[in-house]
Amino acid sequence: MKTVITYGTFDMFHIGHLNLLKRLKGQGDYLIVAVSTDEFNKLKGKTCFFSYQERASIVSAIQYVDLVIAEHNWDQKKTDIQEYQVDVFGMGDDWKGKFDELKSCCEVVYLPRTKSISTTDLKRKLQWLNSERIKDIKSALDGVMDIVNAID
Ligand code: C2G
Repeated sequence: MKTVITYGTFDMFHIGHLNLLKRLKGQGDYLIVAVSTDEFNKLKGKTCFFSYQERASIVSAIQYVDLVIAEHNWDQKKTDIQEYQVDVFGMGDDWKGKFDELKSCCEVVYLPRTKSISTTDLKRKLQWLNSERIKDIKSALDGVMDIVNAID
């Protein structure tokens, strides 16, 4: 059995995450996903939309995923690889070269990121639709309604 492992935050799960997990499962028979804990994300400078529990539940529901473990820190990868007898470590290629030291333990692959989707962009788009914008849209609609009512 060929075991694959990957690590990530997987906040606001999207098609980029799904494509990666699908392709990583294609590299072997058993896929382990280490989901970053809320505490570790603070260290990574990331604030998540969803809690670790929610993110881990979503990832574990993905058909390509066989096991979800917690990612507590940057340094657990080597012990995870040994503990789970991992054959392939894989990440999206925005991490290309960053984990090459793991080549002494297992195969290391970096797969192309899915273009034009990221959690950061999703959050930015959501922030655009904030209360101020909603107020602007409402007053514009009120103006339109005034015109419509004046015509009747
Ligand atoms: N990803 C992708 N395509 C996207 C967005 C993300 O292939 N459009 C990949 C990333 O390359 C990464 C994985 O999805 O391999 C998870 O991405 P994040 O949740 O952003 O995780 P990250 O913050 O990169 O954490 O120790 C490693 C870190 O925990 C990785």
